[in-house]
Amino acid sequence: MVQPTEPEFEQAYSELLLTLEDSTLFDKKPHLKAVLPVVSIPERTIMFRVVWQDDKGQMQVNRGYRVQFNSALGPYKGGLRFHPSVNLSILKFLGYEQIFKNALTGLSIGGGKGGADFDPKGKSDGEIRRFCEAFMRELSRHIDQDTDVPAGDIGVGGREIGFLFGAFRRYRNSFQGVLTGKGLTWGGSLIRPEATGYGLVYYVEKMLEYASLGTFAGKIVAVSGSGNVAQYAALKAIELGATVVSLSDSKGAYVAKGAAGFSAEEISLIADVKLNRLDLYSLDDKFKAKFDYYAGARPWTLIKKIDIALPSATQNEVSAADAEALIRAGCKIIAEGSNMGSTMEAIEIFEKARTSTSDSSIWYAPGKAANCGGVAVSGLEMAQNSQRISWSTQEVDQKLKEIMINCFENCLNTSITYSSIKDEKLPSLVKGANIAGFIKVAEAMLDQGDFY
Ligand code: NDP
Ligand code: 8G0
Repeated sequence: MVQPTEPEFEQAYSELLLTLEDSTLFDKKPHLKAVLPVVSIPERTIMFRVVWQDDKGQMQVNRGYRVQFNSALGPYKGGLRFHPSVNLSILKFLGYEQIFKNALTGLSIGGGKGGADFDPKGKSDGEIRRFCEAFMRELSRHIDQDTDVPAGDIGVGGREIGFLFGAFRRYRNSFQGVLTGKGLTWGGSLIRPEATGYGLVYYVEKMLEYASLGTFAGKIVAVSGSGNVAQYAALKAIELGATVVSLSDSKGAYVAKGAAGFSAEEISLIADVKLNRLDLYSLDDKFKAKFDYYAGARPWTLIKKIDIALPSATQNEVSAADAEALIRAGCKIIAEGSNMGSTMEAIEIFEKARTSTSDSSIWYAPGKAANCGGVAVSGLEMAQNSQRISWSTQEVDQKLKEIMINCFENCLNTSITYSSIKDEKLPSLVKGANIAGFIKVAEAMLDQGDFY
């Protein structure tokens, strides 16, 4: 299943396996054990050359990928990542997580992921458009609305989806809902840009309620990242009365000096800077009176008092040392906006502290549960496209809320059902998410004869 050169995929695979084995799942449903080696190999992986012209007229070449991991629940669905670190291991881990996450949304969507080792930073709009065009030249042969529906992810936002969609339409002579995250006038859904961040906050609201910790009002929230997920998670937390004391990017972190956190206006400045592919630090003139900047740092060890942590940048952005620092800072809830935001060692620390009866207890929600709002609203965008209708902001937001509540309850109840420990105060959401997602996909594969 796992190739020796795939550390990130191995991490995602081991995490799933360990939680399934450390439960009563295979005692209660022994027939599902044989599914694991099958579900862990992608149905299909497409790897291709992307040749494009830069502004100087020089030819450039990158590696493009699409991992079509599992289609037992619906068309492959998952984002495209443009980042220099992209390789098959990273896309396999993301695609693998996507299968089970998509199952947790309750919608009819399979799992996939793709991207390229292309770095959008420092590129002009023209270069990005030519890259997207060249990327879609090959990808357009392998996707359509009933087969595989990509979207954005790190480095791929609304502008890139526009270029990719236009390229698909021209190559295939077909206007269809083949990508999500589209512009509102050409098939996009309201609330899709907000969905992952908002959904994350809706999920945490349920955690707070279950743990009798009140609401977001008055809470100190540490967020990492400053892209799509981080911006909207921060905005929703602020709207609900929380103080957001940190945001960061790949170059460093801003942390509030005093009691005042980020305002919606400051987040809108950040959105402009990020749209122009600039560093957060370019705002230092405006920020330095209120925030300290820590070059090369992540927020977790820099803040003395935290109630809720929302990692929303990238994989493995919370280490064991960060996990310990969060617990020391009094953090009660950590929920991932990013995919695989925590290392295995960090998860182990959180899971141990979950059952602590002292003040140092913390409740951890993995990305595949807490950030499923993004792909869920993508699923709603697909549903609107196939009916050729558009739902209102309120309708989509309400459906998103319901999906996040159902996802939380599914994780919680599944954890209670399959845990080998009875009457836990805070049931393991990582176990619940993995088991609930796995059962749904595995049973669909068995029903459909994916085995014989
Ligand atoms: P964006 O590209 O909009 O933002 C990414 C943010 O993370 C930026 O602040 C970026 O900094 C930072 N970042 C990226 N790579 C690194 C790195 N290696 N080290 C430190 N910081 C880094 O992406 P999104 O907000 O869409 O995605 C953030 C996370 O959320 C990812 O893990 C993604 O897979 C996940 N996710 C996204 C969903 C969505 O709907 N967009 C849905 C579910 C999960 P810089 O600007 O300096 O590069
Ligand atoms: O909409 C999507 O398919 C999508 C885009 C980016 C990330 C994710 C995710 O769930 O990680 C989904």
